[in-house]
Amino acid sequence: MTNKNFYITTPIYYVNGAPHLGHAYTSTAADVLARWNRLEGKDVFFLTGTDEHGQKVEAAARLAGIPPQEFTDRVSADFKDMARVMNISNDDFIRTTEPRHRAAASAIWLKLQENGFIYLGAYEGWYAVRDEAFYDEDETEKKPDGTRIAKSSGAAVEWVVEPSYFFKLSAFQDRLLTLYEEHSGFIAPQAKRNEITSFVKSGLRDLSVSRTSFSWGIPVPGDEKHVMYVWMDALVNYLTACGYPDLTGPRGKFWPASLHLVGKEIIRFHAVYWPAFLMAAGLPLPERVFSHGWWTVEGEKMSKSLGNFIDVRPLVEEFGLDQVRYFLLREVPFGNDGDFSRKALIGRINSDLANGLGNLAQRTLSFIGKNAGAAVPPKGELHEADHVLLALGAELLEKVRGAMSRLAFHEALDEIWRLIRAADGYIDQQAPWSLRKTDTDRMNTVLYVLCSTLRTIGVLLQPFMPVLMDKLLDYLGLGAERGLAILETPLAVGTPLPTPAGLFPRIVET
Ligand code: ME8
Repeated sequence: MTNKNFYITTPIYYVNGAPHLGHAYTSTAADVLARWNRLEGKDVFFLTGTDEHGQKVEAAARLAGIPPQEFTDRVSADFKDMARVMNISNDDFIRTTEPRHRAAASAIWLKLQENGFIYLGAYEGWYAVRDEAFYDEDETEKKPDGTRIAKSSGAAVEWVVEPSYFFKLSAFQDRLLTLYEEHSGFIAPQAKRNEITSFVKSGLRDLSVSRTSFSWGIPVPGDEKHVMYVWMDALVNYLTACGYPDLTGPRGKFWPASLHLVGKEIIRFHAVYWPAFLMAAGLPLPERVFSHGWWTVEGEKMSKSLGNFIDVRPLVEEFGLDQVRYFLLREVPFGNDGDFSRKALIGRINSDLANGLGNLAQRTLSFIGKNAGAAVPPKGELHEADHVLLALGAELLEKVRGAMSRLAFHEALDEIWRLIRAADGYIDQQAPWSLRKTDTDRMNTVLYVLCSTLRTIGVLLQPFMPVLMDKLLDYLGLGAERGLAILETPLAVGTPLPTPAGLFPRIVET
């Protein structure tokens, strides 16, 4: 990547229900990437927010017995709170009910109309309110009780007949296929690229982009009986935040986005409809859309009927923020589905964090505090074992960088843990506690090598565990400069070190 700007987005979440583990997952993954790119010295713009219009949200407000605006204000605030609790470093939080968004959505509509890609017709077909999606008949199936559902999601569909504006999606089939072919990284992972390619190859119908049977939406400019289809409204949020229709302002430079991070169920909207809208408006396309997998909870799908939605906030309270963030990104290869269980969370915390990194840091730092003058120890002549460990550390940055560019968070962490295990082996083998009595110069060199290794680990782990790695770097006596570039400079010998405290308490299962 040569571009200095890095613009990353999460989906904007529907405010029909409270935030849960799935939302926290996407936001945390995006946060790790935003923080990583800041460490790389990039100019980062990180956007998240809430999707507040449409039939589903309107129905939820009605059920709650509150006017939709008041309802969305309340739920959107809850999503903001979740982002705060998860330490999400978003630069902006967009709400689709904001005037700036209404202006952007209306502007793009007019642009599409002016360019000849919108026409008035009538929609007759299946619609799933839960998915806010139109389905062809062959994408649905009849259940034994006579009701019909969307095959892909299981959401109930209803037959809709209403006047509607259409977007000429069919005109973009070839251009989309060319995009996927020429820009092979546009859709990731690869399996999704194949799925979307064959969907587009099978033929695209024009897309209904307005509704008339309810009113909770952005009015269609010039024909206010219609509200814009919620996906047309929602996707535009990524442009709104850059200042659209005026992209000459301070945020304008961030368009096109570097990465839209989404769950696998909404890849079609992002990899088919969205680039088609942008092409129709004559705007540049995002560089990449990456879709990740879905979490189940203790083996079950999260659902209203099971009442098993996990709110991450009590988990953070119980197990610690960085512990939960680490677990989410370590447990499941990014892109795959995964299962959340308390047992797995506790297992990871105890084995990787308390016994792994925490123990290594505590052993080294408290030993220096007690036996090496509570300062970065002087380095003497290096032995073979020192060179081996330092070389592993020096190679790590490139490995982690490679994994991060592929969004392979688990691989990045795995590489870092390889170094942690090597450092553990090194400390056992070098036994500084014995050297204390026989050779303090050698002891100091060993401790220096360990501090240097811990610094590499701490710096690289900052995006994943920002609070605790900040602490670790404090314990190592680092100044304010904590970007990746710091790894090129040797540790300053003699820097006084504060008394360390344990970073990761062991969880005792009750
Ligand atoms: O789709 N596992 O909003 P949404 C992993 N408003 N991720 C999950 C998840 C799970 N079980 N459940 C939800 C919408 N997510 C639209 C988006 S964007 C222009 C509009 C995450 O509230 C995942 O990122 O249904 C998924 O794509 C998103 O939440 C869906 O959130």
